[in-house]
Amino acid sequence: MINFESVCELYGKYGIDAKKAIEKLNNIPISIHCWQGDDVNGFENVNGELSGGIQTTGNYPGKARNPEELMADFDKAMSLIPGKKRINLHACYAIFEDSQKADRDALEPNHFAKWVEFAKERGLGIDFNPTFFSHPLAADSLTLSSPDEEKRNFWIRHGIACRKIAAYFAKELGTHCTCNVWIPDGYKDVPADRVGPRMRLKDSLDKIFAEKYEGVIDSVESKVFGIGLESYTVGSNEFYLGYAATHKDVFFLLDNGHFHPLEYVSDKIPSLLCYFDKIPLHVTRGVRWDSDHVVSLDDETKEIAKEIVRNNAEDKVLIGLDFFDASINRLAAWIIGTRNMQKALLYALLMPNDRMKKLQDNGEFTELFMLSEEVKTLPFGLVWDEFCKMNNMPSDEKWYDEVKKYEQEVLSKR
Ligand code: RNT
Ligand code: ZN
Repeated sequence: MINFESVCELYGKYGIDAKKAIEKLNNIPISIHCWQGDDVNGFENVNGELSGGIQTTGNYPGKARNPEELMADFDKAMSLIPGKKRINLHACYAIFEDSQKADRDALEPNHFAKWVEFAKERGLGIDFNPTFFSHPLAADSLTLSSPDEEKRNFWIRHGIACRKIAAYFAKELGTHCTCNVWIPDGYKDVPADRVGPRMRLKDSLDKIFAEKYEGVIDSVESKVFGIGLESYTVGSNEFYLGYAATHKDVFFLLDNGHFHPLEYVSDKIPSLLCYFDKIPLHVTRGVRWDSDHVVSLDDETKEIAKEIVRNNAEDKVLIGLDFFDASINRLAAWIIGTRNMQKALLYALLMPNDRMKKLQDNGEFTELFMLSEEVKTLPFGLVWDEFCKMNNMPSDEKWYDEVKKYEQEVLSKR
């Protein structure tokens, strides 16, 4: 059995402090999305249709059907994820007492009081998202860019209501709340007017962001296309990057499923770091398209983590997850995806980053290549084990036994 001290010695030879690495990792929050637990269903209309050009595929049994189940599942999953966690909610996860049902444009902080209670008890921060889909007024996938002024105003009111709720989360929990606007708006076929919808979106955003709310980090999320909306996306990359660049307190959220396959978010992070002091992320795994597979410990996830860690941008890059796989156990999806993001960060923290930068600047590319390949076979897994041990969590596949037990005892009975 190799002990952690000898692992530290091995890393020490490369000038890497493995103990420091796990301490750092322990303080990097990952915002875990509630919507993996119920296939982006929400509580308004259980088993309703997911709209907006996004899709979960699969029908693994046992998805959460109400707040109690979702919270219990989330708790179980969190008990098997080490490190610092936050929870990311969508507006369609409002919890109503029977008498106070409200439409999206009339949502209020008290509709999220149960979530605040939940977060307080567990020491979690909350991040938030208005829900501009799965609603009758979004049936045509036109919300903030709709030519129908009444509809557009409804969605503007929703955006404003959500920012107020985000401010409530920030105040109650004493930590920021990222409030991210993603809309599905687009057209299936080649549009006759590409500017009009964008000018309307711009106007809607100006109205939504008109007031400043304490503790809220506002962001806008672009994408390439949605299902049934293949020809045109109103909220394109250029549109939102331009918007964020010209609006002081609005940031640009990068979802790594939302770009062409040869564009890399790992290269976009260091570009945006030159201009923005916050970069919210949605880390996902697109397979051939924006498929939202569970995050894997793959090259791009590691590369994203490197850009966060070696630029000391842990406070600037706000890491959130965004995947929804309904074909496998949903708790396992949460656990695997989140632990993979943490593994990627740890991997990046265990690289001789300063030495590598110097080699690049000195033009010593042979040594740089040699070193980057050598460190790949250092016993990274043993440092991960230590990190899990420090958090009293199983480091190996033993966590899966717990999930299987929960599946037998709880999920299979739903
Ligand atoms: C959709 C966006 C968006 C959603 C969530 C549910 O393509 O990625 O972030 O996945 O808001
Ligand atoms: Zn996203």
